[in-house]
Amino acid sequence: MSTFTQEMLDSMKLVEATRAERLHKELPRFSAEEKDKLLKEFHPDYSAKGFTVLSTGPSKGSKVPNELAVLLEGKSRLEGVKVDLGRIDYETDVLVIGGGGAGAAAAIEAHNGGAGVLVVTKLRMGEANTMMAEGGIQAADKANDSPVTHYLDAMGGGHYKNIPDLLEELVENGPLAIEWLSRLGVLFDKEADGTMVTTHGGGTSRKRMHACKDVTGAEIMRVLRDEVQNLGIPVLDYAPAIELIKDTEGKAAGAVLLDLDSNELLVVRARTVILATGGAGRLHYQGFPTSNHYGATADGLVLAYRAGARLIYADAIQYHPTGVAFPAQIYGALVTEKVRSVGAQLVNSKGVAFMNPLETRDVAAASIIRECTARGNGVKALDGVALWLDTPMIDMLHGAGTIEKRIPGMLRMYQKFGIDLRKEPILVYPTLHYQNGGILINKDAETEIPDLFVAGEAVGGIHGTNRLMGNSLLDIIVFGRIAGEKAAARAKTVTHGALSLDHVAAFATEREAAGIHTETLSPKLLPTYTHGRKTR
Ligand code: MEZ
Repeated sequence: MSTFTQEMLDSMKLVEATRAERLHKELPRFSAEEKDKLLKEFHPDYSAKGFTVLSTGPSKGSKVPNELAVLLEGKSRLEGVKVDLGRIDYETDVLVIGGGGAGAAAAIEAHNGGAGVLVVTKLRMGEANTMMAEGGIQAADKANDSPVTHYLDAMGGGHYKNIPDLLEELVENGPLAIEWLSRLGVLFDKEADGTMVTTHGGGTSRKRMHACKDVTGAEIMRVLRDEVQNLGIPVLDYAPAIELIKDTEGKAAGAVLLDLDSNELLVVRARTVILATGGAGRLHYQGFPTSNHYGATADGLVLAYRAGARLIYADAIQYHPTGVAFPAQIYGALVTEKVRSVGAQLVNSKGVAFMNPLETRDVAAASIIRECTARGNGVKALDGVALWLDTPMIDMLHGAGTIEKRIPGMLRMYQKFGIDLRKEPILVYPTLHYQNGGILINKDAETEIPDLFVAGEAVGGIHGTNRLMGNSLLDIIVFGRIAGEKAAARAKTVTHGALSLDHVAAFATEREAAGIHTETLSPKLLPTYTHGRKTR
């Protein structure tokens, strides 16, 4: 059970006192100028201390988070190790690295395209950020909406930095993605007449968020994992890729895996490779807690970078505005944006609703940080400060039972710790949620390395420098399917030279020449927790 402090209880009274007056009040949006200023002054992406400029590799000269730079310019786990590339442990047409939503979608479509597929995953199939996604998946499939409108919303949210071809592919395929998932068995929320229930997310001009209550990612992953199993696609658990294998012509041709049970190296030869290794939350950039799953350590970025693929917007990180700030047992966990979509306001320690709750995520996070720091309007919570998310408003606005029906996962999560969000507001602060940037691909999901495809959170460019809610569950499906289809088709015609790991030695030579002498092994694979919440 958690106990609110006296300061929290006093501040909660102020929130309650202003609730009736705030209930039907439309809160103004920030102007473009206000947003720019807010981001520059308070968003962690603008912190000079949080970033390093890369001195080596294909994106040399680019700025990336310090914790990621150490890994990108780190030491391969194969440096000084003799790997016998003549001893092939597994051979397949398409190798899918990663067992989350993007990897599963890619594996299904590669299989449907007639290819032999092998999925390898660091933990177990489904232990991924997809599973943790709560609020919904965007798709413009209502009569008042269109992919063009979806495109404009995402471009605006992404600061017009989104790669146009990739974004076009995303939004055009949105309605198809919902149909595909529905056919496979995903149980989206529907009205009595069968129409999909859709809501707004931050930065959307139409209600296009399709959801399965507030456990949308878990429901999607349940269905995709079943489908992979039903199709008989082999999955190798606890076998992370630690290096890509190329051929002597520079094409992707497999991977070296580390069997986490036996500690043995395994060699996989493949005709094409799909990286779907997900995000980086467990690197805890700038000391932030995270909403991410245990294995989110940017492995795919390291592998692809060392093999010669460029990164894009790797300095653009998403801090979800509403991470749990109290109680300690769920510190950093996600409080879905849907809580705000269905009516909860962000309220400061004095009971003042200081912003429109559906600003885009980067702006909302910066505004919360400003309120808590520069303006001194936060509530002390654990080791930091936090603000209220006024959840009782939801049932007051839409009728008793709305919270139970629309966000039952949130209700249960807090009930476990003695907090009833139907009756009392909750304390939130930004949590590290998503990497907006990643590996550069084209609209066929292929990187600059021939026969290397990428899908899911490891990709950069689709969302510009700030993703809108629900566009990630969409991109794992859209680009997962594209990667699977294209990789399977390529596997039918590709020919390879001899297998090679020369790029690993070449990267080490370049790194040493740049004056970086490091013993940090990468990819990191698993976070190292020392005390509390941080990782080294
Ligand atoms: O797209 C997301 O990140 C998402 C749906 C998160 C959430 O707030 O639920």
